[in-house]
Amino acid sequence: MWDFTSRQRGPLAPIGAITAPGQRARSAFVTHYGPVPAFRPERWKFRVFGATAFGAAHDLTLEQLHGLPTAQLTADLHCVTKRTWPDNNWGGVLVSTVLDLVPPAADVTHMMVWAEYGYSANLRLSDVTDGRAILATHHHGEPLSLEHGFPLRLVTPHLYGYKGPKWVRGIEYMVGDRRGFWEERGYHNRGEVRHEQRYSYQEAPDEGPPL
Ligand SMILES: Nc1nc2c(c(=O)[nH]1)N[C@H]1C(S)=C(S)[C@@H](COP(=O)(O)O)O[C@H]1N2
Ligand SMILES: [Mo]
Repeated sequence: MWDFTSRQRGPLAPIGAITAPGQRARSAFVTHYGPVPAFRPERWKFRVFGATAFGAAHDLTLEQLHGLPTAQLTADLHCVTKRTWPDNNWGGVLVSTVLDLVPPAADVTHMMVWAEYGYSANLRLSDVTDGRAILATHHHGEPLSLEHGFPLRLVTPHLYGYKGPKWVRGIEYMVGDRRGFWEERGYHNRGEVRHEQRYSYQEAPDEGPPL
């Protein structure tokens, strides 16, 4: 499993210590823009679209998603506003599993993860492969609560929380990069925690499309 360098346990870093730069541990929090969307099972589907290898979009029902191989990932959740929610165990389906099931075209470099109400986050393909990103259905073994993203949310612990949409409804494969919701509004296009990539003014010219 990926080595989450923002989380270190050992003689010098007792359990509970937050070693991500600039972050402070807090108890569980809920934060998002806008209201919590209602879950409408009869209308819910997960769509993989954009530059797929076979040129067609692919829809999955929640049952089909639940039938995919599962994985778990334990990590801190770092909000870019400097609060950290420590030690979360997420269960669900790795993004790699979806990439295997619906392969992207050879020239795909990024994905946009889309959620209810048009919330979105753009991610490099290399930031969501090799077990670094999970489409979570469970938290500490229980189904997600509505406020934490039921029925599906993305978690990418090495990136700030805004890179992990709650209430995810689809993935768009992209040839080249485009900014998501917060990435268009002043937050860093990549958002890597250990480098404190918080704001778009910190971006190097090759780290994001022009604003
Ligand atoms: N759909 C949606 N997902 C979202 C957000 C949002 O505004 N809308 N905010 C993100 C941010 S900034 C953070 S820090 C985390 C917070 O997750 P939590 O509420 O489960 O603690 O959700 C992320 N996912
Ligand atoms: Mo956040």
